[in-house]
Amino acid sequence: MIGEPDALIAEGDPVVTQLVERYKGIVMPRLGLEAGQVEAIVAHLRGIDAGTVAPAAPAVVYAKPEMMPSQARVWHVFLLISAVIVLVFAAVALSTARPREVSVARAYGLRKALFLSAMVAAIGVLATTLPRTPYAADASAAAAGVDRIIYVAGRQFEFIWSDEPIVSAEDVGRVPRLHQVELATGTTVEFRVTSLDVTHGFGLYGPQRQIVAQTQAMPGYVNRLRVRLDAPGEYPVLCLEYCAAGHHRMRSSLTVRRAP
Ligand SMILES: [Cu+2]
Repeated sequence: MIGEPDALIAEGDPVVTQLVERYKGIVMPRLGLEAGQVEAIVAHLRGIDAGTVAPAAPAVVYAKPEMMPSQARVWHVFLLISAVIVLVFAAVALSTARPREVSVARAYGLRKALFLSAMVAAIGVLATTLPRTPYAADASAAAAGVDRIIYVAGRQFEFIWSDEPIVSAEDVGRVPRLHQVELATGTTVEFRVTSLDVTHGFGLYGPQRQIVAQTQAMPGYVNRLRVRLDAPGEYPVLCLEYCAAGHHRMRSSLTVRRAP
């Protein structure tokens, strides 16, 4: 059950079948453990039963991290805009307390003017920003204007890193995997993120554990995420999309070292 739960379920083992029914079809995922690891777990469980091994220590509880200055700024702007909207609604609601004459023609005229100016603003914003969308046909780092490109593929339940594109499950065995990602401070890196099965989330956290950047890892798409990493330290990477029973195991990290 620890090593190959799917095989045991497929066999129709009576105890496992009962468990699957009891937990409404939520099954234990195959964790990809090797024989030695399975034996170590069994030995550990036997040790707990025999009282020779202490049960696992309780999970580490972290203090709530401080908001980053940029996150705090966004939060304050959001609060300010919300307050303005509430004030406008309150003013409009209070203005209806006393009945008064409304010129329908003038109201429609104002609506038309507002609609046209919104259209002009939207077209202007699109025309100035769309040509700058950073999707160069040339896939190199130089063409993308970044120092490094790292390909990331999510799958149940791991992140696979490589310097070469990973598009399909076959690529996983073919391309050299990066088992440790180390970058120098000040590096601008472009993560090209995809998924080999279901949708996952690529969430990059800073050394103080605030979220730094995130994008979805979607099957059939490559999402580009550009980040400049200035602070040295360990950057945890967690899956930000509940992707099945082993979701909590789906974590990785990269290290940023001070540039010499
Ligand atoms: Cu997940």
